[in-house]
Amino acid sequence: MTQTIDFTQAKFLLSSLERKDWVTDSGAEVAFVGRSNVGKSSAINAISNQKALARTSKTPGRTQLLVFFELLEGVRLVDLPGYGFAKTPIAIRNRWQEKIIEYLSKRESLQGLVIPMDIRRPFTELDQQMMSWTDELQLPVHILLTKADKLSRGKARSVLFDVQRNWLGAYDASVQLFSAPKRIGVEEARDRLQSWLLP
Ligand SMILES: Nc1nc2c(ncn2[C@@H]2O[C@H](COP(=O)(O)OP(=O)(O)O)[C@@H](O)[C@H]2O)c(=O)[nH]1
Ligand SMILES: [Mg+2]
Repeated sequence: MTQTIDFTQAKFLLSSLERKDWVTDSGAEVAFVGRSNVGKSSAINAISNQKALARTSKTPGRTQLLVFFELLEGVRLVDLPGYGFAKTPIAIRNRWQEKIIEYLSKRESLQGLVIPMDIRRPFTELDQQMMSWTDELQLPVHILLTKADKLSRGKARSVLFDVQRNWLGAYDASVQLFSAPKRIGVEEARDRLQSWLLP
């Protein structure tokens, strides 16, 4: 029988930009990647039910490292550097991009990607770019429409349906509503992670 993951047991392992420092590439891993400030770290904290596991910030563009968290031995979540923060110097931005691509294309334990998008502005150009990379790399994607608490329930559902109908196309992707402070969609996100990490 498959073990049920207790996400509240998530522990920080290490953070680094350089591949030589990354956690040994065995077992199973799911990475979170998205535009800066969309609520990626807040989502990891809500899913793990820990206030400050992944640091959150009101200042966008702060997380510049890959951060590895362990759920069980050999089962991990990874917080990737955020993309698309306009004030980041180009040289640094290119370096992040290089590392993200290196990670996505070479990481054998990677089972799928969670892409949080602000529900008020989903599928920015960079999100679309990320979606097309994941398609090339044949990585399944789960989209969290974050900050769902900022819209009425009706409006949030209509964005959800719009994304399902008009944006997923031929991608191997699923989508859900999410709110860290209201804890909307936490169980749904855990179920998706469980199905990828310990099917
Ligand atoms: N209202 C609301 N604010 C959120 C939510 N998720 C994150 N935030 C806020 O958005 C800002 C950026 O969040 P953070 O998790 O650091 O984003 P990251 O850069 O994608 O990791 C912070 O001020 C958070 O408190 C959410 O679901 N609802
Ligand atoms: Mg963050």
